[in-house]
Amino acid sequence: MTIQTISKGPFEGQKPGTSGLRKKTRVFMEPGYLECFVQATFNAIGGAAGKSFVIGGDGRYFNREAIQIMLKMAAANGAARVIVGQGGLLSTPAVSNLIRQRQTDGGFVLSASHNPGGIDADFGVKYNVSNGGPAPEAITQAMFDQTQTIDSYRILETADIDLSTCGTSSVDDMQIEIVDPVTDYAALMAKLFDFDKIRALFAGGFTMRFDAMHAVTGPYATSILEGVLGAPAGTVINAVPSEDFGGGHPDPNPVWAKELMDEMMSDTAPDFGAASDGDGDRNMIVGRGVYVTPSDSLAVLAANAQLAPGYARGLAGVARSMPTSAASDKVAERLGLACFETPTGWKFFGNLLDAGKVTLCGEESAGTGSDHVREKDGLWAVLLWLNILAERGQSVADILTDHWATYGRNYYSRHDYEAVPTEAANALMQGVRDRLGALAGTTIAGLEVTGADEFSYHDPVDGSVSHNQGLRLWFAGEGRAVLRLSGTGTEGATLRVYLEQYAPPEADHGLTPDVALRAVRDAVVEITGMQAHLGRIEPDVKT
Ligand code: VG1
Ligand code: CO
Repeated sequence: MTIQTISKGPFEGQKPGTSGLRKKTRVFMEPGYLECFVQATFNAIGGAAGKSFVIGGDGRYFNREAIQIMLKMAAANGAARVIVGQGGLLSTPAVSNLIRQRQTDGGFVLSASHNPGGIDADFGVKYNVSNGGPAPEAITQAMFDQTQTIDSYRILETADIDLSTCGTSSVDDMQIEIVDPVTDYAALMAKLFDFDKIRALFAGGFTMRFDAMHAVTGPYATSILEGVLGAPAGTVINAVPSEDFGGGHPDPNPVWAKELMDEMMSDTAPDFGAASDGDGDRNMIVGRGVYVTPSDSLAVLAANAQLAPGYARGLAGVARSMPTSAASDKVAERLGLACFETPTGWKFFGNLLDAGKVTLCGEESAGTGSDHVREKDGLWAVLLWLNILAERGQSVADILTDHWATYGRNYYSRHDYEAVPTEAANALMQGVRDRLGALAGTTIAGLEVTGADEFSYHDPVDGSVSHNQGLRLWFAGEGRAVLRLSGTGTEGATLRVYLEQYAPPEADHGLTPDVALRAVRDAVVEITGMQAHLGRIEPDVKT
């Protein structure tokens, strides 16, 4: 075993963001960079000696090389056992499941999620703890603290480990088990959903397109949808994971999944469309001719989950991230379910799930999940939709129309301003922050501001408090806007502006989001002084 001494240099002060540590691939490839993050993680959890881990990634450029480094480091740090996905592949929810099923101490997901892949694109590492969920803030803080003092890492000098065949081997005193990435995950899905019903749906001619976006869900979706559930071959497209995701962003939204969107809006659209992201934890749902916003999807799933066997006993409660629309709150209110609002990032759902306070969770960024794992889960959401469609025998459009007639519609859109100079983004945020106390009661761009604050989260389970989780503005007539800076970007700052307007059950639900949200948006443009700070008011991406 070798102890490599390093100069702290480039690594000092790196802190995991919303979802692990995310950087340009070339940064991760700098000698000692990945190594320091991994060593800092081991140090932060009290060492790796005698412990067990799961390791897998979304197959992006540098995935396999990174896994080799991590295996050699785990061995040098005295780990007892590591479970690795065959070929180095595991989706984020599959890692979460394996950590729980095999009761390991933790696991690593190698992914920058929806960010593009390649030597000139992005790479990332997420560390999950023994409940299967993302490291909570206390641990990410400890990892950060370690990076302040780290001056060496441990690595075994040995030949590369063969990841291509399933089975168990050992390196030094550490056992390495290569597992099929899909098997355990597919078994979990079969327990939650009525596979016979879904099989019958497909057998009856129901058509679907699943866009795996050249990312990790390809093998999962092919095996479960086409293999187990009998959907025709070709149902899953872009099904082979590639190192650069076919040159696109593996981000399941109408912009990046345009191929799927175009098909779903055409005359020859299948009944149902879906897509997932790089690491398989997000989902996009589309019906024939109709896009379902992630916030609406969470609400529809909450209202109908009982139709699936895994949720037949009902839900304990529903949690959503703060910027996610209040559509799921409307469902919770009517059904008498507990309802929670957390900061952005899945790690904040972990305590609520562990304590049995909620069953379903969701984020506006296309993440939905339940207490079956401790991550958001793209394919799970798709299967729950399929189970609901099979039970209700209605189209996606009819289900949405019914839903809005019952609960009202929360028009919603997120506007992203990417690669903004960090100072400009900070100045814009600070400008609003400084005025928070003075905004309520004023009328801006013709709209009355009824409240404004900066969101702090008080965890009801462990009492911890997380400050600075986004600026909130409320408007007369149940309108809302949220402003926050992304914690997953790798270039400058990304400003996210979340717009929402409620329309009660009896209102018109046929407006386009742009029209329904115009008043709120105009008010935000004025309140933020966006033109002055950013030199533009048009976002790069609207989802
Ligand atoms: C984004 C999303 C957030 C999500 C996070 C990780 O974070 O907004 O909802 O949890 O990505 O998703 P941010 O800080 O850029 O807004 V992924 O699929 O990494 O695991
Ligand atoms: Co993801």
